[in-house]
Amino acid sequence: MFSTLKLIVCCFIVCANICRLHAKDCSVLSDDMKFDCQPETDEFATQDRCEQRGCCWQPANSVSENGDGVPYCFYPTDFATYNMSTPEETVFGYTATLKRRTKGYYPNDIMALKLDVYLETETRIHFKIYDPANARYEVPIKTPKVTKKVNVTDYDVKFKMNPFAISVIRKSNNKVLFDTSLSPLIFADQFIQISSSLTSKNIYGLGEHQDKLAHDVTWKRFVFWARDMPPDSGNNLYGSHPFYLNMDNSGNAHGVFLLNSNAMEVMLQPTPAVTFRTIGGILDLYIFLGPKPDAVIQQYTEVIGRSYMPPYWGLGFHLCRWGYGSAENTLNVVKKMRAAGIPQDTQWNDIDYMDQTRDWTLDKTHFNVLPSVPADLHQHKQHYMMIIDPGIASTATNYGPYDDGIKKDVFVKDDQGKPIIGSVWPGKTAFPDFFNPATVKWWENWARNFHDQVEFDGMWIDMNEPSNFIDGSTNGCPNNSTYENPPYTPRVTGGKLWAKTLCMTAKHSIGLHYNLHNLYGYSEMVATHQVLINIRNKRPFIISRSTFPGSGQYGGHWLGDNDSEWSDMYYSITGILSLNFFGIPLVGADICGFNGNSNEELCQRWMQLGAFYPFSRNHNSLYCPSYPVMCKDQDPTAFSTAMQKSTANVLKIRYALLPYLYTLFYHSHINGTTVARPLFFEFPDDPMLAVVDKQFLWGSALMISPVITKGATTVDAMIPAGVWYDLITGQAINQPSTQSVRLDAPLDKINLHVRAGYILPWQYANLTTTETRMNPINLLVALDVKGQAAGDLYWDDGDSLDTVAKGAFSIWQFQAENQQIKSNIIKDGFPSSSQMSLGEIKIFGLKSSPTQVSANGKDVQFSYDTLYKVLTVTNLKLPFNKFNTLVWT
Ligand SMILES: *[C@@H]1O[C@H](CO)[C@@H](O)[C@H](O)[C@H]1NC(C)=O
Ligand SMILES: *[C@@H]1O[C@H](CO)[C@@H](O)[C@H](O)[C@H]1NC(C)=O
Ligand SMILES: *[C@@H]1O[C@H](CO)[C@@H](O)[C@H](O)[C@H]1NC(C)=O
Ligand SMILES: *[C@@H]1O[C@H](CO)[C@@H](O)[C@H](O)[C@H]1NC(C)=O
Ligand SMILES: *[C@@H]1O[C@H](CO)[C@@H](O)[C@H](O)[C@H]1NC(C)=O
Ligand SMILES: *[C@@H]1O[C@H](CO)[C@@H](O)[C@H](O)[C@H]1NC(C)=O
Ligand SMILES: CC(=O)N[C@H]1CO[C@H](CO)[C@@H](O)[C@@H]1O
Repeated sequence: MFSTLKLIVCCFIVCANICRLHAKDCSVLSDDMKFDCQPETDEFATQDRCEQRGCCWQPANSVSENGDGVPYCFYPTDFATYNMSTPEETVFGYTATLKRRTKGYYPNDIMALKLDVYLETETRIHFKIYDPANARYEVPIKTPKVTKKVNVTDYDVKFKMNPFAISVIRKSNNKVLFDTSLSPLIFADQFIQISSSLTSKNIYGLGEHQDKLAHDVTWKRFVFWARDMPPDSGNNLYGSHPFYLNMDNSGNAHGVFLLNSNAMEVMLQPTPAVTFRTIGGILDLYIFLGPKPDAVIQQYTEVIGRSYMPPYWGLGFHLCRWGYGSAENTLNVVKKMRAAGIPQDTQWNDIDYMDQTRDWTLDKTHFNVLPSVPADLHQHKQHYMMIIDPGIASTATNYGPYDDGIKKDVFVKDDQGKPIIGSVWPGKTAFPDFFNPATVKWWENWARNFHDQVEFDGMWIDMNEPSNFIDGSTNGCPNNSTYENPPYTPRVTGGKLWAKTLCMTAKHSIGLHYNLHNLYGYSEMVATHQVLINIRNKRPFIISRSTFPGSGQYGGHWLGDNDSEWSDMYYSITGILSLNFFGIPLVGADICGFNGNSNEELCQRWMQLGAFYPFSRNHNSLYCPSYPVMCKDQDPTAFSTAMQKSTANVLKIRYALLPYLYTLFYHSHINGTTVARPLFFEFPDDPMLAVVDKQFLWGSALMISPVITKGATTVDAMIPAGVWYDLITGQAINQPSTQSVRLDAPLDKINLHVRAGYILPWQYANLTTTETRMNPINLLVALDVKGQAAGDLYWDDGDSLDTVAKGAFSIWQFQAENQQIKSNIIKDGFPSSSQMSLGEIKIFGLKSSPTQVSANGKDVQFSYDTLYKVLTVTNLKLPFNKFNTLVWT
């Protein structure tokens, strides 16, 4: 009896397997459920090739803008993939073996894989799928090593065994956050793919790309491959951040991070679903449970590393252009800025200061007196920075950095073991291998040598994708390598992996460029961060073009070479918010636009927006539209007095609010919260705000609603439910529910609103942060309907190393309720805290004039604005540490 049954079952299995070869199950329910089995270009995709893969072919006719649409070729529901062994419980979670029996369509399938599931924290689950027999490349960045699982989790994990699938469920509402059962897992040596469902179409992140903040899920392809490319939608750009945030329709957010640095694609489709497709490494996936969007970012940065504390001066205004032409002209712009009374902390130079664009040199004709520029700036409590590129001129005679580099063996090698030579600004160049400790020493030596002449305060590291003006090298790339020409190439700009960069077979001390390409900029940031510390013994300031998860620990980023166009001004907002998701809060775009001539209106509006970039720099290109026509100046002094005045005002507002911004950087450093954030971060359950990306917030409390359209003198701002006060006048907008409000925005005004319930520390502004920091601290108190508000202030000397670790800082917490404001010092480590004073307190939303106001029990003078209901108490002149209460009756 039993054996007959066994025999029947056995026959059935054999038959099913044979039959599968002939009839596959192509009966997917809808187009949305089709997962692309032929992601290659259209020229490649044919019915024959599709069916050879064991996939289904059904022509469809919807094609989206980027050329992807409903796939013609898709996986049958019974496509052969991995089966799973019974998962075993371990001290860290679960482990299991995944096995497939037949080879797939990409070469070198790994037939037996291991799955390890780590229950790392209450809100973080991590799983790895890898080859247990042969170690594969894994990304060399530090992540938490968890060896014991937590007992309590916000998630359940479930497995399907035949075929294998894993799903992660949020316990509180039973929502499936991640589910890989929709499409088969593929794991070949150079083609790895896993898909998952999404909880909704609200998906954010996936950088670095130029797009709206909330991505469209109608068949979108995002390519992750560092590339020197002016931002344009559809292109892979300077950095790679394979992280997304997905928010369900009731406002619960989760995040997913694939820790993988190989060339990659992420596909979005309307299912809604996501597919990660990479051509190397392993599947190393993290899922963060949130549920608040900002908590997702905190959980993510706990894995990749928290952002660093920038020096305070780095939050001031920066000015740069390519093509000042001389040291004198560079300094003249600074002098004009001072004369016009426009705040500026840092002056920069682009590559024109160098001798024949060679690193660590000066153009002796035009920049001979460059050393006097930082000297003058320092005298005026300002700072100096210049650009440095990784490409080291390799054919110059008596060029120390190259000769010494050869001696110390610091350069990336070609497949034959000789320094790989590309072409960048100085002509032929070699490329430092920043993964090699000898390179870091060499880098420090030349940086120090230059710093002895030109006392720079920070470094702008550009071209570090790495960018190469020729493809691969001066010798091309080996044509017989599966790294140069992998079985599948993600749809990178330029069509091949080595387009405008190094060969994939190039060798770093720790591995192949094929694996490490996306980490080149990251490795330069790590090296440069240490070098700046060693040279200056102060907080480093680095702005890098190429970034990777974790870069925020070492510096900041600017959004690259975009145009002086209104549309690019809009995209700068989404770029800045996305980089905050990626743990790089120190971010800005080139104010007034880089390529092309700016104009007064655009530049005035862009200065208003840029005053609220966490990193605020106006930067301009050399030739517009082309050689030899120089781009018109676009620093504020190049425009009318009215424009200059408006710019000075908005920068003074920035400078005034820096104590608040700096405190946000501290929160980011400690807890990983975002500095600039979209409205939906604060109001996740308000569906009206899920896609708002033309406004943003600093922290929880300050809303910025810029004009980003030509000719506009009003702005239609989406104002979340609640009370919001105009930052300058205190006029309240009381919103019973979220709606769009048309706000006046004459040319010299940007709309700034303070959210009821918050207290912001600020100072009157001077023309540098150093001077501004000497002024008393003031408090802006925005009462909510219950008459309450809260806030805090982090303060330290703003420039020395490790103030947080050493405890050399102070923190005050402020609280308003029951007609009084209290200040508590909860940490008093800043050595000069006793020299700080309280200047004035302004209270927004006080229904009627008080008759008496006292500070620390003593009556004080006050004024009350009956129109906007603002109480102002000036001239308090109290030591900040001694202030405890302000009471009004
Ligand atoms: C996976 O399991 C299913 C169901 O038990 C079976 O039909 C199939 O042959 C197995 N495949 C492999 C590759 O072991
Ligand atoms: C988890 O549970 C185990 C066994 O009940 C216990 O020994 C351990 O201390 C718990 N760990 C934590 C972090 O609570
Ligand atoms: C590969 O390169 C070598 C040397 O440059 C050349 O001789 C050979 O023809 C090339 N092979 C192919 C397939 O292009
Ligand atoms: C490719 O060709 C080069 C030069 O002939 C040779 O040194 C190398 O070993 C070859 N590589 C492969 C993978 O065949
Ligand atoms: C960090 O988060 C914890 C827990 O929410 C909170 O108590 C603490 O105040 C936060 N600290 C900072 C500096 O943001
Ligand atoms: C800085 O600004 C304050 C407040 O406006 C002013 O009193 C002070 O004189 C200014 N300091 C300098 C050095 O200009
Ligand atoms: C120089 C350049 O390519 N700029 C791009 C910047 O982004 C816009 C979209 O906003 C593109 O259209 C431009 O081509």
